[in-house]
Amino acid sequence: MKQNSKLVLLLVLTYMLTACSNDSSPSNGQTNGQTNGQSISEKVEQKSTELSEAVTSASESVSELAESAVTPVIEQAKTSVEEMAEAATSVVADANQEMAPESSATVGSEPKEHIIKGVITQWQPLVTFAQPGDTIRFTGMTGHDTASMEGMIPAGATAWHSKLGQEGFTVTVDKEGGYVYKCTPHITTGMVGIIVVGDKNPANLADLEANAGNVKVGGNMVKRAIRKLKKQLAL
Ligand SMILES: [Cu+2]
Repeated sequence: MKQNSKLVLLLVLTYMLTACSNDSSPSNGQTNGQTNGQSISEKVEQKSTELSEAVTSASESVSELAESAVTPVIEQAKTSVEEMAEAATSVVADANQEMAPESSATVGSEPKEHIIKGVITQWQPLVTFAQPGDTIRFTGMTGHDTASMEGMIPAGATAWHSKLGQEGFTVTVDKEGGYVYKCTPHITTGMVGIIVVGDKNPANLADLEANAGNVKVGGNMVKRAIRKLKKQLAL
């Protein structure tokens, strides 16, 4: 834009200089004062008219240039603002969709049921996150039992021990904190799981780690489960 107006100004100046030099050469050569005076004033008038015309057309082309330079920029800005608004709307819509079920789970008092499945000699999932009042239902129990481990549930929580192969055995978790449980026949092959109730960082995590050292059979598998929990919590 600035360069364009400079160019136009230069053109105007060049035009003016050319006009002046054309003007002076014939007047110097003339000797008749009257005719010379008349013709000079006529020429001056003519040149000034031409100059003002040139200035007018120059200013017109400056505004045309300005318009042509600015219009696409404005158009582009308009388009990107529209695109941004659209993108923002979809982000808000996504956020609403994502938040809706979670907020109802956290705020709403409806207890949820969580399924933990015995798969070969593992619990799936290895870590379950629940809220106080939720129920835990064990399925795929053929050849397995489920038992909370001594000293590895929150203080005041009720211990459990199902029968072997008790399909659909259900536990209601009321106390917040981490619960470590096992399958008695398969603890040594890693059939240990953890349920975290309430806050995702269980308050009794240090107790769980300390008591894992006292587990005689399958202690390494209990420590492994705690390591996996910590990994999920990015601790
Ligand atoms: Cu088992």
